[in-house]
Amino acid sequence: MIKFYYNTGPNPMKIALFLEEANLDYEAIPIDTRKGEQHKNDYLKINPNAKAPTIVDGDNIIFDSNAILLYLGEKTNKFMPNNDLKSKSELYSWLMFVATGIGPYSGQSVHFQHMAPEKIKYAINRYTYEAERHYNILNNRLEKNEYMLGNTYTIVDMAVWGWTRMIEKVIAVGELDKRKNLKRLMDYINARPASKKAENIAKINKHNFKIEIDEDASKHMFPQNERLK
Ligand SMILES: N[C@@H](CCC(=O)N[C@@H](CS)C(=O)NCC(=O)O)C(=O)O
Repeated sequence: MIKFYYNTGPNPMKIALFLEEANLDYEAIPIDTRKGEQHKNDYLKINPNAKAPTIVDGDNIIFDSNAILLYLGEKTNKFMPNNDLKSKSELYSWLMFVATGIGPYSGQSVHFQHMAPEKIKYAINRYTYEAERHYNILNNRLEKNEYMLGNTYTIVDMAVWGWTRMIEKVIAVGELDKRKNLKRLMDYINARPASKKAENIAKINKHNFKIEIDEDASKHMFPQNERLK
Protein backbone atom coordinates (compact mmCIF):
# COMPACT_ATOMS: atom_id res chain seq x y z
CA MET A 1 0.00 0.00 0.00
CA ILE A 2 1.25 3.50 -0.79
CA LYS A 3 2.30 5.55 2.22
CA PHE A 4 1.30 9.18 1.76
CA TYR A 5 3.04 11.66 4.06
CA TYR A 6 1.04 14.83 4.01
CA ASN A 7 -0.17 18.01 5.56
CA THR A 8 -3.13 20.05 4.34
CA GLY A 9 -1.12 22.55 2.31
CA PRO A 10 -1.68 23.05 -1.42
CA ASN A 11 1.10 20.70 -2.55
CA PRO A 12 0.02 17.59 -0.60
CA MET A 13 -3.59 18.28 -1.62
CA LYS A 14 -2.71 17.65 -5.29
CA ILE A 15 -1.61 14.14 -4.33
CA ALA A 16 -4.63 13.50 -2.13
CA LEU A 17 -6.74 14.40 -5.17
CA PHE A 18 -4.89 11.98 -7.45
CA LEU A 19 -5.02 9.12 -4.93
CA GLU A 20 -8.76 9.59 -4.59
CA GLU A 21 -9.38 10.06 -8.31
CA ALA A 22 -7.44 6.90 -9.14
CA ASN A 23 -9.03 5.04 -6.26
CA LEU A 24 -5.66 3.83 -4.98
CA ASP A 25 -5.17 2.17 -1.64
CA TYR A 26 -3.08 4.41 0.56
CA GLU A 27 -2.20 5.12 4.14
CA ALA A 28 -2.27 8.81 5.05
CA ILE A 29 0.51 9.72 7.48
CA PRO A 30 0.44 13.23 8.94
CA ILE A 31 3.55 15.39 8.92
CA ASP A 32 2.68 18.27 11.20
CA THR A 33 5.05 20.94 9.94
CA ARG A 34 3.89 23.39 12.63
CA LYS A 35 5.20 20.91 15.21
CA GLY A 36 8.48 20.43 13.31
CA GLU A 37 7.86 16.83 12.17
CA GLN A 38 9.40 17.63 8.77
CA HIS A 39 12.83 18.04 10.41
CA LYS A 40 12.92 14.63 12.13
CA ASN A 41 15.72 12.34 10.95
CA ASP A 42 13.42 9.56 9.76
CA TYR A 43 11.43 11.96 7.62
CA LEU A 44 14.52 13.65 6.18
CA LYS A 45 15.61 10.24 4.89
CA ILE A 46 12.59 10.20 2.57
CA ASN A 47 12.28 13.94 1.99
CA PRO A 48 15.62 15.78 2.25
CA ASN A 49 13.74 19.01 1.44
CA ALA A 50 11.86 18.76 4.78
CA LYS A 51 8.46 19.52 3.24
CA ALA A 52 5.27 17.59 2.50
CA PRO A 53 4.26 15.62 0.46
CA THR A 54 6.26 12.41 0.07
CA ILE A 55 5.07 8.99 -1.00
CA VAL A 56 6.65 5.62 -0.36
CA ASP A 57 5.52 2.94 -2.81
CA GLY A 58 7.32 -0.29 -1.98
CA ASP A 59 11.00 0.43 -2.60
CA ASN A 60 10.27 3.69 -4.37
CA ILE A 61 10.44 7.00 -2.54
CA ILE A 62 9.19 10.09 -4.33
CA PHE A 63 9.19 13.64 -3.01
CA ASP A 64 7.94 16.89 -4.55
CA SER A 65 4.26 17.02 -5.44
CA ASN A 66 4.81 17.43 -9.16
CA ALA A 67 7.22 14.51 -9.38
CA ILE A 68 4.72 12.44 -7.42
CA LEU A 69 1.92 13.31 -9.82
CA LEU A 70 4.08 12.26 -12.76
CA TYR A 71 5.08 9.03 -11.00
CA LEU A 72 1.52 8.10 -10.07
CA GLY A 73 0.27 9.00 -13.55
CA GLU A 74 2.90 6.76 -15.14
CA LYS A 75 2.37 3.98 -12.61
CA THR A 76 -1.39 3.81 -13.12
CA ASN A 77 -1.60 5.15 -16.66
CA LYS A 78 -4.47 7.31 -15.46
CA PHE A 79 -5.02 11.04 -15.92
CA MET A 80 -2.17 11.17 -18.42
CA PRO A 81 -2.14 12.52 -21.98
CA ASN A 82 -1.34 10.24 -24.93
CA ASN A 83 2.03 8.54 -24.82
CA ASP A 84 3.60 10.38 -27.76
CA LEU A 85 6.22 13.11 -27.83
CA LYS A 86 3.80 15.81 -28.99
CA SER A 87 1.47 15.18 -26.04
CA LYS A 88 4.42 14.85 -23.70
CA SER A 89 5.85 18.18 -24.83
CA GLU A 90 2.70 19.85 -23.52
CA LEU A 91 2.62 17.73 -20.36
CA TYR A 92 6.21 18.58 -19.42
CA SER A 93 5.87 22.27 -20.25
CA TRP A 94 2.69 22.86 -18.29
CA LEU A 95 3.57 20.65 -15.34
CA MET A 96 6.90 22.44 -14.96
CA PHE A 97 5.19 25.80 -15.39
CA VAL A 98 3.01 24.96 -12.39
CA ALA A 99 5.93 23.45 -10.44
CA THR A 100 8.39 26.28 -10.96
CA GLY A 101 6.04 29.23 -11.49
CA ILE A 102 2.59 28.89 -9.95
CA GLY A 103 3.87 27.09 -6.84
CA PRO A 104 6.83 29.23 -5.79
CA TYR A 105 5.29 32.60 -6.72
CA SER A 106 2.04 31.70 -4.96
CA GLY A 107 3.94 30.51 -1.91
CA GLN A 108 6.02 33.66 -1.65
CA SER A 109 3.01 35.86 -2.32
CA VAL A 110 1.17 34.24 0.60
CA HIS A 111 4.28 34.50 2.73
CA PHE A 112 4.94 38.20 2.22
CA GLN A 113 1.28 39.19 2.52
CA HIS A 114 0.24 37.00 5.42
CA MET A 115 3.23 35.52 7.26
CA ALA A 116 6.22 37.87 7.09
CA PRO A 117 6.96 39.71 10.36
CA GLU A 118 7.02 43.04 8.45
CA LYS A 119 4.99 44.17 5.44
CA ILE A 120 7.55 44.88 2.74
CA LYS A 121 5.84 46.80 -0.06
CA TYR A 122 8.43 45.88 -2.69
CA ALA A 123 8.21 42.12 -1.96
CA ILE A 124 4.42 42.10 -1.82
CA ASN A 125 4.20 43.97 -5.11
CA ARG A 126 6.77 41.73 -6.79
CA TYR A 127 5.12 38.46 -5.77
CA THR A 128 1.48 39.43 -6.20
CA TYR A 129 2.35 40.82 -9.65
CA GLU A 130 4.08 37.60 -10.65
CA ALA A 131 1.28 35.47 -9.17
CA GLU A 132 -1.32 37.45 -11.14
CA ARG A 133 0.73 37.07 -14.31
CA HIS A 134 1.04 33.30 -13.83
CA TYR A 135 -2.68 32.79 -13.12
CA ASN A 136 -3.49 34.88 -16.21
CA ILE A 137 -1.38 32.49 -18.28
CA LEU A 138 -3.44 29.56 -16.96
CA ASN A 139 -6.64 31.41 -17.68
CA ASN A 140 -5.53 32.16 -21.25
CA ARG A 141 -4.52 28.55 -21.80
CA LEU A 142 -7.98 27.44 -20.67
CA GLU A 143 -9.74 29.74 -23.10
CA LYS A 144 -9.33 27.36 -26.05
CA ASN A 145 -8.70 24.18 -24.04
CA GLU A 146 -11.28 22.64 -21.76
CA TYR A 147 -8.50 21.25 -19.58
CA MET A 148 -4.83 22.21 -19.32
CA LEU A 149 -3.74 19.61 -21.88
CA GLY A 150 -6.75 19.81 -24.17
CA ASN A 151 -9.76 17.54 -24.03
CA THR A 152 -8.97 15.37 -21.04
CA TYR A 153 -8.62 15.89 -17.32
CA THR A 154 -5.01 15.13 -16.35
CA ILE A 155 -2.42 15.44 -13.60
CA VAL A 156 -1.70 19.00 -14.77
CA ASP A 157 -5.25 20.04 -13.86
CA MET A 158 -4.71 18.46 -10.45
CA ALA A 159 -1.47 20.42 -10.02
CA VAL A 160 -3.31 23.63 -10.98
CA TRP A 161 -6.16 22.84 -8.55
CA GLY A 162 -3.78 22.52 -5.57
CA TRP A 163 -2.71 26.14 -5.62
CA THR A 164 -5.72 27.79 -7.29
CA ARG A 165 -7.84 26.75 -4.29
CA MET A 166 -5.80 29.36 -2.40
CA ILE A 167 -6.00 32.17 -4.98
CA GLU A 168 -7.81 34.54 -2.60
CA LYS A 169 -4.91 34.28 -0.17
CA VAL A 170 -2.32 34.30 -2.95
CA ILE A 171 -3.66 37.43 -4.66
CA ALA A 172 -6.94 38.75 -3.21
CA VAL A 173 -10.64 38.05 -2.81
CA GLY A 174 -12.49 37.97 -6.14
CA GLU A 175 -9.46 36.92 -8.20
CA LEU A 176 -10.96 33.61 -9.35
CA ASP A 177 -14.13 35.30 -10.57
CA LYS A 178 -11.94 37.57 -12.69
CA ARG A 179 -10.57 34.51 -14.50
CA LYS A 180 -13.59 32.77 -15.95
CA ASN A 181 -11.81 29.89 -17.70
CA LEU A 182 -9.79 29.01 -14.63
CA LYS A 183 -12.97 29.23 -12.55
CA ARG A 184 -14.65 26.78 -14.94
CA LEU A 185 -11.86 24.25 -14.32
CA MET A 186 -12.00 24.79 -10.56
CA ASP A 187 -15.80 24.35 -10.52
CA TYR A 188 -15.38 21.10 -12.46
CA ILE A 189 -12.80 19.68 -10.04
CA ASN A 190 -14.48 21.01 -6.91
CA ALA A 191 -17.69 19.22 -7.88
CA ARG A 192 -15.94 15.84 -8.06
CA PRO A 193 -16.26 13.46 -5.07
CA ALA A 194 -12.46 12.93 -5.12
CA SER A 195 -11.74 16.59 -4.42
CA LYS A 196 -14.19 16.59 -1.52
CA LYS A 197 -12.47 13.55 -0.03
CA ALA A 198 -9.05 15.12 -0.59
CA GLU A 199 -10.12 18.35 1.15
CA ASN A 200 -11.39 16.30 4.11
CA ILE A 201 -8.44 13.92 4.35
CA ALA A 202 -7.41 15.07 7.84
CA LYS A 203 -10.96 14.88 9.15
CA ILE A 204 -11.59 11.46 7.58
CA ASN A 205 -8.38 10.11 9.14
CA LYS A 206 -8.95 11.92 12.44
CA HIS A 207 -5.59 13.68 12.19
CA ASN A 208 -5.54 16.84 14.25
CA PHE A 209 -2.99 19.22 12.79
CA LYS A 210 -1.81 22.14 14.86
CA ILE A 211 -3.66 25.25 13.74
CA GLU A 212 -1.92 28.19 15.36
CA ILE A 213 1.36 29.57 14.05
CA ASP A 214 2.88 30.43 17.40
CA GLU A 215 6.54 31.09 18.18
CA ASP A 216 7.40 27.38 18.19
CA ALA A 217 5.66 26.74 14.85
CA SER A 218 7.43 29.76 13.33
CA LYS A 219 10.78 28.35 14.39
CA HIS A 220 10.05 25.13 12.49
CA MET A 221 8.53 26.71 9.41
CA PHE A 222 10.55 29.91 9.06
CA PRO A 223 13.97 29.01 10.50
CA GLN A 224 15.54 31.93 8.62
CA ASN A 225 14.05 34.31 11.23
CA GLU A 226 16.48 32.98 13.81
CA ARG A 227 19.31 34.68 11.89
CA LEU A 228 17.64 38.08 12.41
CA LYS A 229 17.77 37.76 16.20
N1 LIG B 1 8.19 21.80 -4.17
C1 LIG B 1 7.59 21.12 -3.07
C2 LIG B 1 7.13 22.12 -2.04
C3 LIG B 1 6.50 21.44 -0.84
C4 LIG B 1 6.00 22.43 0.19
O1 LIG B 1 6.35 23.63 0.19
N2 LIG B 1 5.17 21.92 1.10
C5 LIG B 1 4.59 22.72 2.15
C6 LIG B 1 3.10 22.41 2.23
S1 LIG B 1 2.26 23.01 0.82
C7 LIG B 1 5.25 22.38 3.47
O2 LIG B 1 5.41 21.21 3.80
N3 LIG B 1 5.63 23.40 4.24
C8 LIG B 1 6.21 23.22 5.54
C9 LIG B 1 7.46 24.00 5.74
O3 LIG B 1 7.81 24.83 4.88
O4 LIG B 1 8.11 23.79 6.78
C10 LIG B 1 6.42 20.26 -3.56
O5 LIG B 1 5.76 20.66 -4.52
O6 LIG B 1 6.21 19.17 -3.01
